[in-house]
Amino acid sequence: HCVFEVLDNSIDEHLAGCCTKIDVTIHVDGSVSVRDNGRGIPVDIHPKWKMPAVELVLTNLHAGGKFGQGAYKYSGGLHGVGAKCTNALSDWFKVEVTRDGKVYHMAFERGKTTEKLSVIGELKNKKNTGTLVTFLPDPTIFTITTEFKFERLATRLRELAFLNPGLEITLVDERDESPKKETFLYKHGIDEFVRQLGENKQVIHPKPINISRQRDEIFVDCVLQYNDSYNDQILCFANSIPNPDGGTHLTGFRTALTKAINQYARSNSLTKDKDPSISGDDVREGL
Ligand code: 0RA
Repeated sequence: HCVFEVLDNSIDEHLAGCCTKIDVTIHVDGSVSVRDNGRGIPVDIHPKWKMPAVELVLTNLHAGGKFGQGAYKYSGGLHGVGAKCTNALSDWFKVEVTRDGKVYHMAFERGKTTEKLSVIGELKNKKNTGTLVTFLPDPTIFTITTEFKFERLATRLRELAFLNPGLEITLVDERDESPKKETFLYKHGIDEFVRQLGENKQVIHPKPINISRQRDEIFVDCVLQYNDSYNDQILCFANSIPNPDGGTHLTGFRTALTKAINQYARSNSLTKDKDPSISGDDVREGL
């Protein structure tokens, strides 16, 4: 979860249209790093707190996560406080920010600043920007284990790649003698996810149905496909977080699907007025 919280900030950069690639690496010493090619956490001194923004972002809970930011889509929903939590729960935590043609560095231990912001490099290509966070979980907090599981991270990264079309996410495990590497990139997002779920089934229609709408600040993407099985398999997410117990989005979808199919059947005389309605169970069979 410590990795996921750091990752969420990088996903937010992607949602803001400013990040195309995220690299997650498990190192031999048991630490993990998350690198993105986003704008880089700002380093300017905050007028009120008299501290670099990056230090506030990673230490001060009350300074808010994303000051000065307008229409953020917020993956996850912790509004940027997640990385501070990971920092507080880490034996050590380092950040490297690339922006304005410079590479900046800061370090922390158990959430406390140990190395103030400094410039550790100058870039020839001033257009390069990004953030690299590396941390080692604190074994006095995570007393059962601090060992990262490749598959657990891979599952979430694959899911995030499906949910964020065009975003390239790689996972490297340097702990093995021959490093393991997986790349997740889905140009068509959840459409590809649904196609994959249907791969070893008899699908009723080869092309999944894609529905995308926005109302006010709410964006909805829905992809559906039927196969010849009797079961339904409906996966819900909100702000990139899975909702295995459903919610109002699922309830609303089910109601709408049943209503739409019944209306279509009636108005095309596929059912007669005296026929009973097609049930929710019926319309979800094989979905
Ligand atoms: C606050 C403001 C801006 C970017 C970020 C935070 C940011 C945070 C993280 C954490 C990991 N990667 C990140 N990338 C960006 C906007 C900066 C601007 O307007 O230039």
